[in-house]
Amino acid sequence: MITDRLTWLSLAYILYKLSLITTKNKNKRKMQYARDTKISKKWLVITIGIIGVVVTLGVTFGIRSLVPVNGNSPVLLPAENIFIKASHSMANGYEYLSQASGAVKGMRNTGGGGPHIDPKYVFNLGSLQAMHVINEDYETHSKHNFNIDEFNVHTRDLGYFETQTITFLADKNGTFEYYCTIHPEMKGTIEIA
Ligand SMILES: [Cu+2]
Repeated sequence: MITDRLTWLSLAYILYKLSLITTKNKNKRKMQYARDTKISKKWLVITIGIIGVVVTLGVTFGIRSLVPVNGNSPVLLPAENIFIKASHSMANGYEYLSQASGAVKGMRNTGGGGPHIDPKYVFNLGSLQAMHVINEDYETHSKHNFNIDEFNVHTRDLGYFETQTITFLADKNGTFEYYCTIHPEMKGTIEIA
């Protein structure tokens, strides 16, 4: 009788213990699930964050590159590309040169030939101009810059073979001077009509 009772008791005890273990496991599983969901939510938030940052950067820089230096809002016009070199020759001293080959964009009556010294440019009113300035002064390796005050065009001082592009909107009629602050003899005109 006593052994019977003991057997029952121990069986009950074992069952009780087992039930405890199962509950624990269930709770553990629940917690694990909660943790998993938390982790995947965290990754979702991080992923969305990264996408947001990338999109914002793209929009900011993409649009900013269309904003001319003399304006605040993007201009949805294709820019005309003008290449101008800063150079030096024994005959002329410091000079700007237009691109060498073919007809030169932004210049009238060019029709090919060699590069023009301190070229005169003629732009259409309301056009967007991307000035690509390059220092090709292999004779003196001096620094050069390029400026048009009326259109807020100012490059930094470019060392030998450095280049900078400045985009401005030709939104004023008239004749304006471009120049290099380091070499006053380097200057030319742009006409906007
Ligand atoms: Cu110069």
